[in-house]
Amino acid sequence: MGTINIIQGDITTAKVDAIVNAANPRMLGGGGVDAAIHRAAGPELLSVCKKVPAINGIRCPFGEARITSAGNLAAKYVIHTAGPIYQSDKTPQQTLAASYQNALTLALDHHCKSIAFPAISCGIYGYPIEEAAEIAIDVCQRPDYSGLNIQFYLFNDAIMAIWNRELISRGQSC
Ligand code: AR6
Repeated sequence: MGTINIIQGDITTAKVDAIVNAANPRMLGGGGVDAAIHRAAGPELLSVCKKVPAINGIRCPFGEARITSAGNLAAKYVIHTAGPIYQSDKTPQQTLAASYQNALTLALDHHCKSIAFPAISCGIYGYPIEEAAEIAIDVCQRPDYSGLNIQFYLFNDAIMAIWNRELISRGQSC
């Protein structure tokens, strides 16, 4: 099994090969962690995002992921994924699992050894935290990703506690 660590703090400080951004389908920035990542990466990140092919303004449909360079961040890559909007997605569980899975697959395709995730969809997109933790850890523990060091950067005590509980209940200490 790969390593999964839970860290309280700002994901833009992560020393990993790839930082995952909880983006939206347009991929041109937004609020929350998306804003923090664009702020820390500088304007180069927005310019590489603009180069990602778009159909009707959509660069990254819900549940998919796209990879770009990372501007001024210490990471080599930013992997952008649009998690589900909990209230409007018909199958939010599948969409959230797909976001994690597609981000992890892109990281492996680009020979990454380490990746940092925020709690995708758990802010503005309104996903219930316990259910999100279960899906996130379930996908990250799949044998396909055992070569990766996976770090969850979580912003507040409540989310940390829920993620820790989920990880411990699955037999991994954090
Ligand atoms: N480091 C780690 N986690 C953070 C940081 C940070 N610097 N900043 C916020 N979080 P959200 P979503 C946490 O709303 O729900 C954007 O506008 C935050 O506390 O950033 O997927 C996008 O453009 C929460 O727990 O992402 C989309 O439109 C988690 O990151 C939309 O929001 C995710 O919250 C995506 O919504």
